[in-house]
Amino acid sequence: MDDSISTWIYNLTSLTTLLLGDNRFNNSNTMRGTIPSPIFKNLTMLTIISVSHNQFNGLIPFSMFANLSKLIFIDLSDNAQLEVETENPHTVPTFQLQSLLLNNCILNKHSGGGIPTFISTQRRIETLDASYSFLRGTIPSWLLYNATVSSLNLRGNSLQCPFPQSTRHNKSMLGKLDISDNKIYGALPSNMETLFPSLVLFNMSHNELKGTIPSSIKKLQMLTIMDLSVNNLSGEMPHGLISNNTSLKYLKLSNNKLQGNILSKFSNMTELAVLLLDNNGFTGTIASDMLSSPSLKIIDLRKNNLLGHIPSWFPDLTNLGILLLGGNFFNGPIPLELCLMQNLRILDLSNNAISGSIPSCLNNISSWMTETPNNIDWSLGSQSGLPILNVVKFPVDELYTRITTNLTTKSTTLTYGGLPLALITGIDLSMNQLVGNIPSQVGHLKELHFLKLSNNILSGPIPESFQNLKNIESLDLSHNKLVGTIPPQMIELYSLSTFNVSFNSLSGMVPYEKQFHTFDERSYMGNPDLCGPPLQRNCYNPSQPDQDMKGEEEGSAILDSPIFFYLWVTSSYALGFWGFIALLTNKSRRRKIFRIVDCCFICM
Ligand SMILES: *[C@@H]1O[C@H](CO)[C@@H](O)[C@H](O)[C@H]1NC(C)=O
Ligand SMILES: *[C@@H]1O[C@H](CO)[C@@H](O)[C@H](O)[C@H]1NC(C)=O
Ligand SMILES: *[C@@H]1O[C@H](CO)[C@@H](O)[C@H](O)[C@H]1NC(C)=O
Ligand SMILES: *[C@@H]1O[C@H](CO)[C@@H](O)[C@H](O)[C@H]1NC(C)=O
Ligand SMILES: *[C@@H]1O[C@H](CO)[C@@H](O)[C@H](O)[C@H]1NC(C)=O
Ligand SMILES: *[C@@H]1O[C@H](CO)[C@@H](O)[C@H](O)[C@H]1NC(C)=O
Ligand SMILES: *[C@@H]1O[C@H](CO)[C@@H](O)[C@H](O)[C@H]1NC(C)=O
Ligand SMILES: *[C@@H]1O[C@H](CO)[C@@H](O)[C@H](O)[C@H]1NC(C)=O
Ligand SMILES: *[C@@H]1O[C@H](CO)[C@@H](O)[C@H](O)[C@H]1NC(C)=O
Ligand SMILES: CC(=O)N[C@H]1CO[C@H](CO)[C@@H](O)[C@@H]1O
Repeated sequence: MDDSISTWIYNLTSLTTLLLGDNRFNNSNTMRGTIPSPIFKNLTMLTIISVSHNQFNGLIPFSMFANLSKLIFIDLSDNAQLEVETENPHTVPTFQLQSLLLNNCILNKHSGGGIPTFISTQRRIETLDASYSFLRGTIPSWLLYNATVSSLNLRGNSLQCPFPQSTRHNKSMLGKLDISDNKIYGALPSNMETLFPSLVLFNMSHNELKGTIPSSIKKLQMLTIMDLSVNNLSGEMPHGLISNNTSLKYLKLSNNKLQGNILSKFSNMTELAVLLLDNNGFTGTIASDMLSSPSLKIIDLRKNNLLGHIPSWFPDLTNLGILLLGGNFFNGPIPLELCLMQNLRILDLSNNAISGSIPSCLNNISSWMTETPNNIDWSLGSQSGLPILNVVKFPVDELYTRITTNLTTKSTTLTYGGLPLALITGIDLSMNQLVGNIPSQVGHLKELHFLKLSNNILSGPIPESFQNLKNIESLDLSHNKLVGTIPPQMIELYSLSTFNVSFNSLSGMVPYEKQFHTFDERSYMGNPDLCGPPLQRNCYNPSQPDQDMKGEEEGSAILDSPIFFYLWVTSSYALGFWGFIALLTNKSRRRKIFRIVDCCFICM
C-alpha cells in the first residue's frame, strides 16, 4: 500500500471515523508525507480523526478542521515532524471536542508557540495533551480555571511564567495536571484547596518553583499522586501533609531545599505507598511515630542530613520493598531487625557512619534468597473508583532507573540485565565504618543483583560462598582490608559484569577464566600480592626459588599459574604420572592441581 494519504478518501463523504493512527505495534504501515488540507473539506460527518504515530511532515493549518462540526476527537500526536498551526488563520471551529491530542508535534512554530486559543471556546473538552510540542510563552489563566479540561498535560515544553493566578473564576475542574519540565517560576498559590478541589494527580517537577509548599495542599481530598521534585522549594513540609485525611499514595519532593523534620508527628499515612524525599536538607532522626503506614513500599531519604540510629521498627512496614537511606549521618549498627523484612528488595545504607559488622542473618530475607514473584502492585486505578486514575500508574520504570543508576556502577536503561525493573534486588552498604568479616551467609543471597560493600573496614577473606551469587551483576568490595585469595569458584558467576576488589590486601592468582576474562586490571588495583593475568605481575618468578616456602597462600598462587601447569606436564613425563602425584602430599594443593587439570581438559 501507498504510504501517503490517497485521494480516494476525498469522496468518502459519509465517513465518520478516520483512523490512520497508532502504528506503534504495526510498523509496516507508517505513513509519511504531508496531509493535504482539502482532504477533509467534504468529510463533514467525521467525528474522530486519528493520525497518531506516523511520520507526517509539513504544516497543517488547524482551520482545515473548522467546518467539521461533528468532530469530538482529534489526535495528531507523535508525528515529530508535523507542524500544526492553530492561530493563523484564526478560526472559531464549529465543533466541540472532548479530546485533543497534539503531543510530540510542533505546535504554532510561526505564531509564537502559544497554547491554542480556540480551546477557550470548547465547552466540552476534557482531555488536552500538548506535551513535548515546543510550546513557549505563558499558561493562560483560563486554561486552568475557566476551561472544562479535567486532564491537562503540558509536560516538556518551554512555558515560562509564574504559576497562573485565578482571576474571577476560582475553581478549576482539573483532576490531572502535569506541567512538569517547563520553566514555571515563583510560588504555588496558597489556596490550593479552593482552586483545585478535584486534583488527583499534580506533577510540577523540573520547574523553577520557589517558596514553601502551601499547607492547603493537605486539604486536597482526592490528591493521590504529587510530584514537585527538582524545584527550589524551601521551608518545612507542611504539618499533616500526609495525614489522617489525605489520599496521597505517591509523594515525590526530591531535589529541593526542604528542611526540618521529615514528617510531623501523628502523621497517619494509611494510603502512602511511595515516599521520595531524597536530595533535600531534612534533619533530625526518623521517629517511630512518623512512619506508621502499612502501605509504604518505597522510601527514599537519600542525601539529607538525617542522623541517629537506623530505626529497628522498619519491619513493621511489612510491604516495604525499597529502603534508601544513603548519604545521611546515620550511625550505630545495622539493626538485626532488618532481617525480618521479608519483602525487602533494595537496601541502601551507603555513605553514612554506620559501624559494627554486617548481620549474618541477611539470608533470612526471602526476596534475596528465593525467586519470588514481585508482589508490588503498581497500578492505582480501580480501587479508588476515580475514572481519571484508570490511566495513571506509578512511573515505576523511571523510578527504578533513577534508583539503580545511582546505586550501581552500570548505567541502566529500561531493563537491567533483561529483568523488569521492579524485580531488581541489591544491597549497598558502601562508605561506612563496617568492620569484621563478611558473613558467609551473604554469599547465599542468590537472588541478589548488586552488592556494594566498598569503602569500609571489612577484614578476613572473601567467603567461598560467594560462588552462590548466581544472579549477581555488580559486585564491589573495593577499599577494605580483605585478605586471602579471590575464590576461584567465582568464575561460575555468569551474570557478573562489574567486579571490583581494588585496594584490599588480597593475594594469589587472579581468576582469569569464563566471566572473569572480561575484567581488566582496574578491578584489582592496589593489591600488591595479586598476580597473574590480567595483571602485569607473574605468579611464578624463577629468580626466587624459595617462593614455595612462603606458605600455602603463595604456593596456591603458583599452582594456579599456567607456567606451573606446563612445568607439571613436563615433569609428569619425566617422573611418570603416579610418581608425580606422590609428590603432592598436601591435600588442598592436590585438589587445586586436579582443578587445573580439569579445567584444561574442559578447555581442550
Ligand atoms: C467535494 O465534493 C464535491 C461534490 O460532492 C466535489 O465536486 C468536490 O470535488 C469535492 N472536493 C474535494 C476536495 O474532493
Ligand atoms: C467553512 O465554511 C464557511 C461557510 O460555510 C466557508 O466560508 C469557509 O471557507 C469554510 N472553511 C473551510 C476551511 O472550509
Ligand atoms: C469563562 O467561560 C465562560 C463560558 O463558560 C465565558 O463566558 C467567559 O468569558 C470565560 N471567561 C474567561 C475569563 O475566559
Ligand atoms: C472567588 O474568590 C473570591 C475571593 O478570593 C470570592 O469572593 C468569590 O466568591 C470566589 N468565586 C467563586 C466562583 O468561587
Ligand atoms: C513527573 O514529570 C516528570 C518529568 O516530566 C516525570 O519524569 C515523572 O515521571 C512524573 N512523575 C509522575 C509521578 O508522573
Ligand atoms: C488525625 O486524627 C486525629 C483524630 O482522629 C486527630 O486528633 C489528629 O489531630 C489528626 N492528625 C492530623 C495530622 O490531622
Ligand atoms: C489512622 O487512620 C485510620 C483510618 O483513617 C484510623 O483507623 C486510625 O485510627 C488512625 N490512627 C491514628 C494513630 O491516628
Ligand atoms: C527470620 O524470619 C522469621 C520470620 O520470617 C523470624 O521469625 C525469625 O526471627 C527471623 N530470624 C532472624 C534471625 O531475624
Ligand atoms: C574499582 O575501584 C577503584 C577505586 O574506587 C576505581 O579506581 C576503579 O576504577 C574501579 N574499577 C572498575 C573496573 O570500576
Ligand atoms: C479521606 C478522608 O477520610 N476524608 C475525610 C476528611 O475529613 C472530612 C471532614 O473533615 C471528611 O468529610 C472526609 O471524608
